[in-house]
Amino acid sequence: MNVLYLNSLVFKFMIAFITGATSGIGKSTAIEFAKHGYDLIITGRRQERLTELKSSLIKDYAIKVIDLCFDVRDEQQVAKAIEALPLEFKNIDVLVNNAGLAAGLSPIQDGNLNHWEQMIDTNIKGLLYITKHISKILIDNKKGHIINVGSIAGKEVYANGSVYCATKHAVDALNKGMRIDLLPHGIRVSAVNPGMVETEFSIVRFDGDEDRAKKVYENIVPLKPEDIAETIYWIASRPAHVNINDVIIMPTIQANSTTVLR
Ligand code: NDP
Ligand code: 8X3
Repeated sequence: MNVLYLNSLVFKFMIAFITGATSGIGKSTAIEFAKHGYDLIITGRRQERLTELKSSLIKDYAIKVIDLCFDVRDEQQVAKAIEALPLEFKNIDVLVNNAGLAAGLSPIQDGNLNHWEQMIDTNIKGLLYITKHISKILIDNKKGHIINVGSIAGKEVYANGSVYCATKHAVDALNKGMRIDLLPHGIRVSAVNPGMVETEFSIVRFDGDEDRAKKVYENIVPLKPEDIAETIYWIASRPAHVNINDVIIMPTIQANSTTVLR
């Protein structure tokens, strides 16, 4: 049976808000939720990628899609974009807090301040701004599920990555704290913490140096963004009385942050 027809028959209208949908895990998550008939709000800073993804999602899955182009580090842009959502799109069921990055890889004494600010402002403050504004909507709607994309770097620390690891440890703490604060409102809070996933992550980390980024995944089979997307959808699709608090997902060749079979 045609997927467009199936979507229109089987699925009731559900809405997912996915940050960082222009690439990697966020983009795959948008596609995964679209496959299951969700309408989507997709965000990122690269408008051309959002436009392209929006058209392909509408064409392939016959869902409704809103694209919001903003920087999660700018609280005013975040507030304005969310405030301007059409009323029917405020009926959000799932927020996937995915936008994030690592910048640089160096010992603390040689750290680049711009890299530090970027990681802290995006991974911690950006996630907080989005969560503050969307959780108010979820509370008003008396339903919802927030899924935070953390990292194995939020569970362990590795050499030269202390600030990125600190931001992901913050996400781990926020995941636990939000769950307590939102409990009385019936809002589920979960986290997925991946090991190495081949996306644009390492290209961004190494300031666009594609050769250096490729080496990270040389002679290994890393996770694919689809592996994380499927896990996120699985978390969101548990029955209402079940909350998956925390998932750590690694490629088989990686035992922990620093032990990788090559
Ligand atoms: P990508 O670089 O492929 O994607 C990152 C996404 O985040 C892009 O869509 C980017 O959009 C968005 N983003 C980054 N900064 C901002 C910003 N300031 N404002 C708005 N959007 C922003 O990397 P991944 O898919 O791998 O990363 C997604 C998440 O997964 C991150 O939180 C990362 O820390 C986490 N993670 C990744 C792992 C990996 O090995 N790849 C492992 C564990 C966790 P745009 O540039 O258009 O703004
Ligand atoms: C990304 C995984 O190991 O580079 O969060 O920190 S790692």
